[in-house]
Amino acid sequence: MKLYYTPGACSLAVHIILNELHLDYDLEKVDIKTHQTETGQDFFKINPKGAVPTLELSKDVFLTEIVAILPFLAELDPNKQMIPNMGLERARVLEWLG
Ligand SMILES: N[C@@H](CCC(=O)N[C@@H](CS)C(=O)NCC(=O)O)C(=O)O
Repeated sequence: MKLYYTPGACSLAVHIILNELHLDYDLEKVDIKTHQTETGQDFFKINPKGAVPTLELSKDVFLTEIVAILPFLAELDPNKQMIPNMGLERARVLEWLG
């Protein structure tokens, strides 16, 4: 998987969780002013919203929005119990993610 990120931006939250879960990932830096990636790709072709974080799960499969990405990653390792499974506790986590 590959994280499209910008230093100092909210993509840091995803970067932290990738590390916390000891997942293998690649990084590609995005200039969110020019919407070009460090390898010269037009970032709008990757994420039409033009925003980081964008997580490439596999070829041409992208996930966006922190509130979607973080629970998705957390559930890859349910033993870590990063996010409660249900109920108000889960809702509270999603609330502060939002
Ligand atoms: N709702 C999005 C917000 C993402 C967002 O606003 N990212 C900013 C950086 S913190 C960005 O990429 N801005 C550039 C742009 O929207 O053109 C999320 O939760 O992932």
